[in-house]
Amino acid sequence: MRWSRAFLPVLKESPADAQIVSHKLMLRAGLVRQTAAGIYAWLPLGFRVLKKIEQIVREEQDRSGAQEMLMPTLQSADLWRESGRYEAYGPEMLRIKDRHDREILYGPTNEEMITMLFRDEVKSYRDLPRTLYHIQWKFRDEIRPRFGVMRGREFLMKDAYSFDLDEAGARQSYYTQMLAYLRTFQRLGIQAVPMKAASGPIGGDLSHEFIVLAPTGESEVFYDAAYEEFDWQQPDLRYGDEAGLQGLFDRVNATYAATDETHDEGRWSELAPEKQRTGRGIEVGHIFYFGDKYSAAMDLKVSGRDGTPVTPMMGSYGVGVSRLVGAIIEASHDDAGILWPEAVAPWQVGLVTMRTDDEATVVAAESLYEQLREAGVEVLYDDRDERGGVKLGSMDLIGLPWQLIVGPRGIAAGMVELKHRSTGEREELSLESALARLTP
Ligand code: 5CA
Repeated sequence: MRWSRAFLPVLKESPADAQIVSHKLMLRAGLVRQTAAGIYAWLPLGFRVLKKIEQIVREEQDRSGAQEMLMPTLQSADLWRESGRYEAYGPEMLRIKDRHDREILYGPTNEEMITMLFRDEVKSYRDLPRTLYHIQWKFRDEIRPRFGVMRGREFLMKDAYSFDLDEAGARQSYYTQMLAYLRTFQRLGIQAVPMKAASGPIGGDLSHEFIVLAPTGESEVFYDAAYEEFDWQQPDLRYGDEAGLQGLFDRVNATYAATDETHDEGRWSELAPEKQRTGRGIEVGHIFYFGDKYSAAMDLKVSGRDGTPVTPMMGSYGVGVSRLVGAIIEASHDDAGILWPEAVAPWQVGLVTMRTDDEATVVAAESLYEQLREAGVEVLYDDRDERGGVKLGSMDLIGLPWQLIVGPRGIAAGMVELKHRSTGEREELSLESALARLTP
C-alpha cells in the first residue's frame, strides 16, 4: 500500500476524549472513529488488525475441532422468551420493533439461537458431541461505554457453543476450548492468564476468564509467575487426548490465578512471595459450562444409546475480538506509539523515503517496494511528500514491526537503514541484504 493513496488519518495531538493509552493510540493512529456512543467504524488500518486477530482465532477454533457458521445479529424476542432471558436480560438488551410490530432484538449473545438450531436438526446421540462457533457483531447497551473498543456497545465476538451427552463429555469440550484459548492468545503475542471466574448472568458452575495484564484493566488480578513460562503450543498436548486435556485443566487449577471476585487469601499466602504477581487486567475471553440450563428450558432432547431421551449438556465460549485490538495495544506500546506483535501487525514493513525530491532515493525505494511486494511481504510504503522526520514519527505511531528507511546519504553509499520498532535496534544494510532479511 502506498501511503499517498491510503486512508490513514493519523493525528498529531492526543484526542481529549480518550482516557486510556490504547484508545488514544487507536484514534491517533487512525484505527477507528466513533460514530455514535460506544459504536465505532473500523478504518483500513484497524480493520486489517481486526481481520488478523479474527483469522488466528478462527484457525485455533478449527484446529480444536469446532465448526464455523454464521448466525444473524437480529433475533426474535420469542426465541428469548423460551429460555426466560427476554425479561431477565434487562436494559442492556437492545429491543426493536419491526414494521409489523414484531419484537426483535440485536443479539448480545447466541445461546438461545444455537440451542434452537440444534434442537430442530439433531435427534440422536450419534450427532454428539459438537462444537459450533461464529464470529459476529453483538450489541449490549452498556450503561457506560468507555475506553473505546474495550467496552463498546457494538463489538465483535467469537462465540462457540458445545453440546455433549453427559457432564464428562461437556468437561472435555470445556478443556478443549481452554487449550484453544491458551494457544490463540499465545499466537496473538499476548499473555492471557486463565482465572477462575464467577459465572455471572450466563449461569453455570465452571467458568474461567482469560485476562491480559494492563494497568488500566477493570479487575484486580493475582497469579502465579509460572504462567509466564508456560508454552501451550507443545505438540504432545493433543486435542482428543482425554487424559492430556484433563492434565492441562488440573495444571491450570493447581497454578494460582484469580480476580478480586474469586481471590482466596489462604491459597495466595501459600505461594512464595517471589512467585506472586499482582496487577490489573483486561478480560479478553470467558468460557462457561452451564449444563442443561438452556437445553432443558428449550426442550432440546436427543435419543440416547438405549433409546431413552437425553438432555445435552452445554457450554459457551467467548473471545472479545474487537476488544483484543485495544488490549494488545494496552499491553504493547511505548511513548512513541504502538508496538504490534508480528502476528497481528497491519503490515510487516513500513518503507520510508526521507526525501521525495531526491531521484536516487525514490528509485531505490520504488524498487524495494516492488521487490518486497513480489516476495509477498506486507508493506506500507510512505511515499508522501512530507518531511522525513514527520514520516518517521507516523511510522513509530502506527507501530509496524520493521521500518526500512531510504535516504540520500545512505543511497549514495548503496545502503538503507533497517529499524526494529520494538527493540529500537538499527542496522545499515545493502539493499540486497535488507531484502533478504525481510523476505521469508
Ligand atoms: N455467551 C458468553 C460466551 S460466548 C458470553 O457472552 N460471554 S461474555 O459476556 O463474557 O463475553 C465474551 C467476551 O466478549 C468477553 O470476555 C469480552 O472479551 C468481550 N466483551 C463483552 N462485552 C464487551 C463489550 N461491551 N465491548 C467489547 N467486548 C466485550
